[in-house]
Amino acid sequence: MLSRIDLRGRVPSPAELRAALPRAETDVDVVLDRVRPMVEAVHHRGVEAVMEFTEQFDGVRPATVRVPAGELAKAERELDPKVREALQETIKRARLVHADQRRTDTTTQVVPGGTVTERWVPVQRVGLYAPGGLAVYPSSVVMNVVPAQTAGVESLVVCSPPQKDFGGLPHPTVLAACALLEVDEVWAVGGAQAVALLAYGGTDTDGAELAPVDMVTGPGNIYLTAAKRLLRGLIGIDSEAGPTEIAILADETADPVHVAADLISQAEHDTLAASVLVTTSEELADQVDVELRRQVQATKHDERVTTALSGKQSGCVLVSDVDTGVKVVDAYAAEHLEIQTANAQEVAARVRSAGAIFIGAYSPVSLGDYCAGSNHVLPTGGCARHSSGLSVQTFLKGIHVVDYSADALREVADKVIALANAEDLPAHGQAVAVRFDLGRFEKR
Ligand code: HSO
Ligand code: ZN
Repeated sequence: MLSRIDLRGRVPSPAELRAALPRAETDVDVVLDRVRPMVEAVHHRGVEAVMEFTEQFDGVRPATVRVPAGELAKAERELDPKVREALQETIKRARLVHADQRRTDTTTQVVPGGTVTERWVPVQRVGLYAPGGLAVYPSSVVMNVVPAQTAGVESLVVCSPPQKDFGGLPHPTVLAACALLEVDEVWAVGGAQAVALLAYGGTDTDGAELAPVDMVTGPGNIYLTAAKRLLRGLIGIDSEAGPTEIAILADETADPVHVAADLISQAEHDTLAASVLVTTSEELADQVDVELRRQVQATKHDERVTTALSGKQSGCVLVSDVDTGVKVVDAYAAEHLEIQTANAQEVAARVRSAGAIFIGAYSPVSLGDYCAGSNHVLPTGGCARHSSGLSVQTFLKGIHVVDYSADALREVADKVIALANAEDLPAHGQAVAVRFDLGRFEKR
């Protein structure tokens, strides 16, 4: 079922590995030309343009972009009690973990009378996106909102695409999740037009102001990602999200039933989702294939899963030993990495690149998707080599606050002047000299 890449007996370089490993090709560049005029239309014509795109792409025209408060309360009232309880547990666990991520300001005394403080300040207003598409994502509302709230973001708006079947409102479970999190500003808008409206703001159909945000986070389709790329700078963004990925590093101790179930779980998201098994055991690889066939035919979204598993972004990599396996998963830098080997904790500690790591037989990715307490908005497409998932840190800015006394500045004045002159920026030096009468404003 999974195509095989046999690396046994070889230890390819990271560059060779990157080229050899399966990966989805989602080329955001290709849609940039289509998205650019959309972004411009929203910039110039605001909500009028948003409504046109919404009608075109979502097949529905909401009365207002902003979801009326009554609809949030109603969705919460009508929420299935079991789902309410589960969402509350998710929120509780996520809050527990994210509360521990809060940064404290640090002040360093560089010299007597000279300090630098790093002050952590939350982004003022953020837009958080919960996608629609093939599934419904109230859990993503939690994963965006909890770190933002924990960071102390003052003003936040959740966007989610309007649904034809729900009278142009976002999905009721998404609205209920917002209500449970005490988010009172929700906009019914999706895709590229959502990012553009968040970035530029606008006036709603009823005359109410939709205030622009400073930052947009959350996963979405390729059009939304393209809009994020185009608007980055005007707004801050989290890392660009591509199709979801799971890599499993397993040896002969892994249970093929678990491994297959976990590979299928993420393949369920999207036909472009990537499920990659890296194993030292050919026998396990064979057993996983058998299990995949058995479990796929019993799963609800079997067609989507089959397409994802047989796509060129998925596969099974055979390696000679766990050490090489670690090199392979590091080069792949998966969004989600499961370690199902002997001494899994010790192996996991050696991994340098992954969005999130799941250790052992009882920490499947779907636990992390919902109820581990960890965040599920994670870097994809190899971005875990340089980026992290959403956290409290995402929503904080570190401001360096410099506070030097006259004596402390005087003590280092000649060094500042020397460096300024070395860079041929003498006015920099003068700005110090003038305070101590160390030189005059004269052309040299
Ligand atoms: N696995 C997805 C998150 C998700 N799964 C939401 C289920 N719902 C990307 O990390
Ligand atoms: Zn998932």
